Amino acid sequence: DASLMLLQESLESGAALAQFDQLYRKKPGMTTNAARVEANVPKNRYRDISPYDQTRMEIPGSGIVNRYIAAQGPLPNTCTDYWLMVWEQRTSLIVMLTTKVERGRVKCHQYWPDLYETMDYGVLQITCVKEEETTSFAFREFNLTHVETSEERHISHMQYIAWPDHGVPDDPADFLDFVLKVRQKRVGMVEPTVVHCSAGIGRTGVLITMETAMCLIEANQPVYPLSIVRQMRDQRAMLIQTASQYKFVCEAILKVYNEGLVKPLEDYQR
Ligand code: PTR
Ligand code: PTR
Repeated sequence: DASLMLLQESLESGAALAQFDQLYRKKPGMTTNAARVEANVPKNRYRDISPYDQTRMEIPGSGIVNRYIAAQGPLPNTCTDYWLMVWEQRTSLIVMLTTKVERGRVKCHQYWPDLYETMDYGVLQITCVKEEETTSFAFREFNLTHVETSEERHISHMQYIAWPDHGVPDDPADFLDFVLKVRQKRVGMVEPTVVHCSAGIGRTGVLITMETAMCLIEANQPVYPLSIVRQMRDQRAMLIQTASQYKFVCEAILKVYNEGLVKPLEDYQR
C-alpha cells in the first residue's frame, strides 16, 4: 500500500515526527468554556485537560453519532453521569487503558463493581457477571439495568493494564494482541465505544488511531496516521500526547499491515 510505504519512509527519515510536532494540539476556534463553569470544575480530573464545548458529551445525548467517545477516567462524583452517558449512547464496549493507581497517584476511580457484586448509580444498576485477568489485561462483563424501566443491557469491559501514562505500552506485542481483540469485538458494531485512560488524551489517542488504521486497512483505504490524529484533535485537544506515542502507533500500524495481522476484508473467507 502506497500510504504505508510513505509512512515507513517518513518514520525512517524522522519526517513523521517533525510533522506530528507541527500539528496543533488544540484546534483554533474551539472553546472550553463549559469546563470553567463552577458546577463543572469538579467534574474534570485535570485542570489542564478540558473537552471542547462543541464536541463534549452532554446528558441527555446531543444526537451526535460517534464511533468513539474519548473520556477521562471517571471521578467518584462523575460515575453517575458516566454510566448515564453509556446508557444513552447505547455503548456496549468500554475500553480502559489505565490502572486505578499509578506510582501512588489515583488515575481512575473504580466505577464498576467487583465480580458478582452490584453497584447503583442513579437510575442504573451495574452487576459484574464475569472477570478474567492476565498480567496485561482484564476482561469483564457487566449487566446494566435501568431501574425505572427494568430494561437490561450487556456491556463488555476491556482493560489494558501494562501502560503507564505519558509512555508507551510496556510490551508492544501484548498491546497489539489487545487492540486486535478490541477490533474483533467492534466488527459490525455501530454504537460508539467509550475509550478512556486517566486524562483521556495520550493512551486514548493511541488506541483510537490504531483501531481506526485497522479499519482503514480492512476497507482497503489509504492510511495516513497524521491526518487521523489531526481529525481526532479537531474533536478533542491533545489526542496522542507525545512524539514517542506517535512513533509507537505508526510502527504498530506498519507491523499489523506487514505481518498480515489485519487484512483487507475481501481477503477473508466470509
Ligand atoms: N462483514 C463485516 C461484518 O459485518 O462483520 C462488515 C464490516 C466490516 C462491518 C467492518 C463493520 C466494520 O467495521 P466498523 O464497525 O468499524 O465500521
Ligand atoms: N496534568 C496531567 C499531567 O500532565 O500529568 C494531565 C495528564 C494526565 C495528561 C495523564 C495526560 C495523561 O495521560 P493519559 O491521557 O494517557 O491518561
